Amino acid sequence: MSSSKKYFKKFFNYIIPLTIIILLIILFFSYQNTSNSINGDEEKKSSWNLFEEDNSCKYNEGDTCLNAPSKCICKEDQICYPDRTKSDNLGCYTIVCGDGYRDKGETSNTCCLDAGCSNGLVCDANLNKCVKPECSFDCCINDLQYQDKSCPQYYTCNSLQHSCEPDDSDNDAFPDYLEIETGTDRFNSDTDSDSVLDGYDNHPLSSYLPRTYSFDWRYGNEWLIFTKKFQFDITLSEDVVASYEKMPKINLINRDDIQLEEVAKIMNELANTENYNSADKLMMVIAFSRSFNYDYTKADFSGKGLPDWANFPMETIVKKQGLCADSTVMTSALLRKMGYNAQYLTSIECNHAIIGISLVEGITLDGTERYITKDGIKYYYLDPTSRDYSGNIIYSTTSKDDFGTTFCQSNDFLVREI
Ligand SMILES: [Ca+2]
Ligand SMILES: [Ca+2]
Ligand SMILES: [Ca+2]
Ligand SMILES: [Ca+2]
Repeated sequence: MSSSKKYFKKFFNYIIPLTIIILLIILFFSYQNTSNSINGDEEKKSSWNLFEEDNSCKYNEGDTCLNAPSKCICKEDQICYPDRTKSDNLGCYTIVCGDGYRDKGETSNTCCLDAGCSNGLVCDANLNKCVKPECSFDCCINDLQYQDKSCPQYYTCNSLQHSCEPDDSDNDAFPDYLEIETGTDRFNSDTDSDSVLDGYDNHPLSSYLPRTYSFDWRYGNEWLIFTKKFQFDITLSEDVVASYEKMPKINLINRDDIQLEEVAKIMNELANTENYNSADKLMMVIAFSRSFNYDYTKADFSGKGLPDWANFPMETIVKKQGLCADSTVMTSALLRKMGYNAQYLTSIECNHAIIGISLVEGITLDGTERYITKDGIKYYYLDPTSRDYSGNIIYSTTSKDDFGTTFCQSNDFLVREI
């Protein structure tokens, strides 16, 4: 065999197959690389899209608006509420009217479907608006029992509130149905005639446990030893005394009060016995009021407004203590029942109450007094709590010093009707 033939044979036997194998290997790896490269691009694109969808939240797995609030910020119309159905993967929930939840910003005006309605209105689901309910038979739609029929006996339908409300024929704060249960007269506001309305009477069928209350105080001279000691007793039923805690604190000064009228009568009689003029009689009553103690249990009245915390006049008398407002309510009511023209004056600036009294026979003035004018009448300042607010003076004389004396420096007292 020639050397060229040997060479060709070697070429076909080894070189070509080897070349083919090498080419196949190159092709294989080249395919592998291409395949990897395509997958890698897809992964990269996927995570890039995630950030693109929510630029504000570069979160890790498990992050939500609740546990990673700095990373995952909900959009403006969303709230963070991961537990709620239909919250997105960050836990943000897009507020929707009509989803059954009352969310931020949803009111009866903007979304009654979720926020509901008030004042007896109902939500019209089609209009998403609060409308008056349609009453097929009567208007007591809030009383589920009586939706389609009249209110029961001794109740009347309140068409504004859409509810059945108990009747109170004699307006004594005791509903008719309770009067019938209790045996009181539903057409007589004070069944046992003890001056306490049935609704405020602990024993509305009988006057209960009369108690005697005694009072003494001094008045008449600058010198204590020359003062006159005054004394009287009154008897009140326990029901009367208990009613002061139960009645609404309204019309404190001008209310009908037979017990206070009795005290006024006693005061007039005591002054007449001494032949007092109107000024001395007035100051005798002021001395009576000044003999009471300051009620430290009521001193913290912050947050409460008159007349919610004020006593009824007889309540102050029975307790023999009160705040300046209580003494002022009591004396202005008592003096009015005795024929004086007295006003309740109050100053927000110095947080004090005093009476204003129009002049009567026996009071002399020197022009330094302080007063307030109402309807052309001058009401002179007179402090029924104490003469100098130190609280130690238990008597007084008819002295011009009393008129205009109050620890308040300001002249900002105003007349109030309570
Ligand atoms: Ca009644
Ligand atoms: Ca009654
Ligand atoms: Ca009664
Ligand atoms: Ca009674």
